[in-house]
Amino acid sequence: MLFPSFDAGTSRATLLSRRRFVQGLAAGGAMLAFGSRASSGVVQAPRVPELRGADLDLVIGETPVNFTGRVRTAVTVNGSLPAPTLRLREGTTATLRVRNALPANSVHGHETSLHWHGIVLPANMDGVPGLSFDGIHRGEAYVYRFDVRQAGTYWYHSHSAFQEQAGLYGALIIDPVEPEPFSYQREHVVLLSDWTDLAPEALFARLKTMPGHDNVYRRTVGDFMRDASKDGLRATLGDRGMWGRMRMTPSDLSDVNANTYTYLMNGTTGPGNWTGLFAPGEKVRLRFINGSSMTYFDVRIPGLDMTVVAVDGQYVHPVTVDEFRMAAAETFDVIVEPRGQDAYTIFVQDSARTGFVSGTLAVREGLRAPVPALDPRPILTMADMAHGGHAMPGMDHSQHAGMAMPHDMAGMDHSQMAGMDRAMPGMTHAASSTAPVHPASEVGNPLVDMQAMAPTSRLDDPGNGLRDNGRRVLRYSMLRSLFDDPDGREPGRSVELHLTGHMERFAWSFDGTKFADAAPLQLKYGERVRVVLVNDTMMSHPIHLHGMWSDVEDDAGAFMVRKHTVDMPPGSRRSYRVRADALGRWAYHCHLLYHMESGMMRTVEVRE
Ligand SMILES: [Cu+2]
Repeated sequence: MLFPSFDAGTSRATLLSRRRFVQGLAAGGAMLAFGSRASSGVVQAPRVPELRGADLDLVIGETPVNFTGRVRTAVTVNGSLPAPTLRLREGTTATLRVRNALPANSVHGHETSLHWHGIVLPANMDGVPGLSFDGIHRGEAYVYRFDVRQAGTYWYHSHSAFQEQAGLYGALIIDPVEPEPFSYQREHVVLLSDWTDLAPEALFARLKTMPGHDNVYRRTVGDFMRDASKDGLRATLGDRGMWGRMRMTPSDLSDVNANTYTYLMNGTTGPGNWTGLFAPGEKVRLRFINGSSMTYFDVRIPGLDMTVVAVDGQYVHPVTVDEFRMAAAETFDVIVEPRGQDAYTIFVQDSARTGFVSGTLAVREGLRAPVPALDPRPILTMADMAHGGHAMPGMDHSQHAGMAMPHDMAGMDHSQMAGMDRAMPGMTHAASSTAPVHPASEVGNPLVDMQAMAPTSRLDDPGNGLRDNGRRVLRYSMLRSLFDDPDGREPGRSVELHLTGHMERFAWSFDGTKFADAAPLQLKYGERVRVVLVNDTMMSHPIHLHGMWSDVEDDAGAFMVRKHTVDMPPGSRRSYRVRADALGRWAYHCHLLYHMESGMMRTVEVRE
């Protein structure tokens, strides 16, 4: 077995000889944004500290940072953003002492918490205030203690208020007991996140009052003429007409994007150029973690094949791609073999193509490779979500998913509906064969502005902005766990939930009922249940169930891949199996922070 190394010149043996290894802890505060000057004179991105061992102390407090030229206050662990990388070992018992040292006047609240994302543990160790425990109050500490029964790439973050947006996230790496099914000589964590100078509460308030703030791109007359000459005037008019009535612009792809955010790679901006070292010929394992609050990232390394070997911490059959999309909270482990060049750019653009962060893989610090331009801004067409029927020429029928239709009880008058019918002839009968049954709670609900009419799994769809881009793009359909269905039983029953929302109100919910008004979802201890999700909205939502795995099924209903966070593209219908083997109350929610906060969350209660 080959041992990964973490840093040039530091052997694993050296690391293991120390009960607790702290690296670069001093690199905090305003230094975070600009890096530090090494003796060579080369500006180095700050290293994220690493804590290893079975017994760790974490102190949550405020730290000044500067990512944009302005000093702001972040919420940090041991003074670091991102929080230190925690290195645990499968088969041990982890003890994590977390102390709340937030100042008395903190804008980030008086209570804090840490949630260990994707980790199977007792409910009172899961770290969700109000469900798992009471939270950690100012000046107090909470001792998390749990048996580590899994391995892989995970992360941890606050589950209190908006602290995750303010910097409270870090990598959680668990070394396995058994040898891994692939080899590598070196590894790097690549933790991606989105930073804003706004107070997160102020950003949330802005989303409520101006949900379209960041979507400043309006299509022009020139765009229109181009579309009309390409697709025909009738199709263009139909498509535009639909969008007008839905009060969205065709570029409405993300609620918050680079118009607000500065994207970070391991706590470093693009100009800071986080650099991971390699020696030519080495296999390098990159542990990508999307620790952002609201961002879907598309990742590629021009010139390098990436072989995906694990997803959400769990091994998959290796699949080699040029690019992959990361929903918030997902993790991807890839192996690359850099050789022939001294430097490669890790290029990470947001899915709406409003910005990017880049870093470098290089044989030494201070090198750079060319940074690609952003891809063209994708245009959301009706076909995107959407079965366009038979009268929409020029649409790519292979990408059709469920048509998201404005809900007729949600502020649409009937003259508009009539216009809709004219714009989309054939829609009704095209959808009739697979028309889903929507929950009664969606009907006449002011929090629901859309319903999917013919949702499909879209497992084979690379996603908006990634189709036919000339690169091999990872799709969920390519993901196969390296193991068989770990439970083996057919689900005894199905639970169907619809992801619902109202764009203009920035209201998000399950089945049209927001968290505050919803009863817990009850599971019986030990049962195997099929969860069916239908996305009735035009946004993507990464859905995360705490405490239990989500075993995603293929279109035939067979086990495909084990995940902790399941991406749900607009108008999609996906299912997964859950073994209710964890007693207690668990959070179940969209991992877009402001969607969760606005109500796209449920309690799942597992009882005997
Ligand atoms: Cu969401």
